[in-house]
Amino acid sequence: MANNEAFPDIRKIPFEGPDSRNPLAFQHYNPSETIAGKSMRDHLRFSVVYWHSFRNQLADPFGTGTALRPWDDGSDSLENARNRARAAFEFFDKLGAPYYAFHDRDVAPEAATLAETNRNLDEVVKVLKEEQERTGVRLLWGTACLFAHPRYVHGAATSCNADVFSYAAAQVKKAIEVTHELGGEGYTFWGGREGYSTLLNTDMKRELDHLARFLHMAVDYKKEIGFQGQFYLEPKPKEPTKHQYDSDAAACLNFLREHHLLDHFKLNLETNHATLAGHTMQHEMEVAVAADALGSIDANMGDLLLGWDTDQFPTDLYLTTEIMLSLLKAGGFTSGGLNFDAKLRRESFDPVDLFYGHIAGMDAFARGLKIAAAIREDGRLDAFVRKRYASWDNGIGRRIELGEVGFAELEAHILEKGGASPNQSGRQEFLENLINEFI
Ligand code: XLS
Ligand code: NI
Ligand code: NI
Repeated sequence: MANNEAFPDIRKIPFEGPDSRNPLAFQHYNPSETIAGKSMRDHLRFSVVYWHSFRNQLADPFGTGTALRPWDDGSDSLENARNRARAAFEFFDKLGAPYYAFHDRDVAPEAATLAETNRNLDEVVKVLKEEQERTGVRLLWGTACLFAHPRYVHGAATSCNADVFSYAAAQVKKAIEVTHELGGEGYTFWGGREGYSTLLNTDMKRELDHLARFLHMAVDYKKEIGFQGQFYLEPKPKEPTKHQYDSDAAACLNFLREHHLLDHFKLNLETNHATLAGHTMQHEMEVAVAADALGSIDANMGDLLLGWDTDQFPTDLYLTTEIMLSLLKAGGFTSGGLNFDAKLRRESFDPVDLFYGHIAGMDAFARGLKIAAAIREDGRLDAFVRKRYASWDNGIGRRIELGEVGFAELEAHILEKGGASPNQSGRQEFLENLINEFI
């Protein structure tokens, strides 16, 4: 495709090292370099999202899109969808991203009937398959868009309209089928409109039961067709609805546990959703890791001064370091990856900005990985935390953890000691400076 390339002036992005001044090269992401026993490629498992990078025109609530995308004629034709798919794979390949992710409606146009829409999807899936084979780029996860079409105005799996629930089920059935066909390693459920705008018209208990029923049907269907990929639930507290049921990691875990779905799902955590929920990303990571439910990460970040899901490319080294510290502690990804659910600023409208955004995110995570690995290798942070809990390693602490004692024994313990042993400083500032030593 040499003379009809989408990015004719850009060659494969090389690794050139920290001294490089080439903006179209990696300074830190060196896929084959081994860090803590594994290649950077295998630690980070980068993925590009189709929706932000190939469908988002960069509009905002006050103005139309600005993105310049010469390969896209802006039409809803199948031909345009096929061309776009080829441009997308040229991008994944030149960037060196091993994975991508998409919603059904990102890749192929919706038609008047479900049957026709499914035929459109099948046509484009042929191209995706060809391109996967040509480039070796793989599908991290697929998903269905159950939030853009007006039929989902009241939600999909939590709609008050049983036919809309059925339509959503049909759509997810097909989306799981094509994800399976493309060898996808996972499938994500993000409840874009599974929530409410006012409780005045909402039967919350009934909606939540419907959502659980929907997910159980998905699990059944997955088994029926032999799809081995991991199912993910993606928390987000609000936007587009005022309150979304999958509001944060803890709420998702509680929901999954209550409805006997926990064995079938892991979480897909997104940085900007964590901050919208009033948490840090590391908090969400630790909640998921503690429940053995960390699945995948939608890598982005928000803006301190803007209160919505700005989905910016993650460039903050403290953030990437914290994420990689938790990820390394948890033993790394299995099916998941670092999926750039990130979009360019409206002001960054050139095609080449797609490269700059992803290179920035990939280098920031490569540095986060190196820094986190060095902190773990150094051992002082870990030793500090272990020492902080030393009173639990033997004596009364050990006996509490083993369940050997109750309130009466603990009362006797304190009466005998004459009081509790003194507390030690938490040393937050000392530890923050320790982290800075590595950044
Ligand atoms: C939106 C979500 C969405 C999911 C996929 O905020 O992050 O992009 O990742 O539907
Ligand atoms: Ni996301
Ligand atoms: Ni988001």
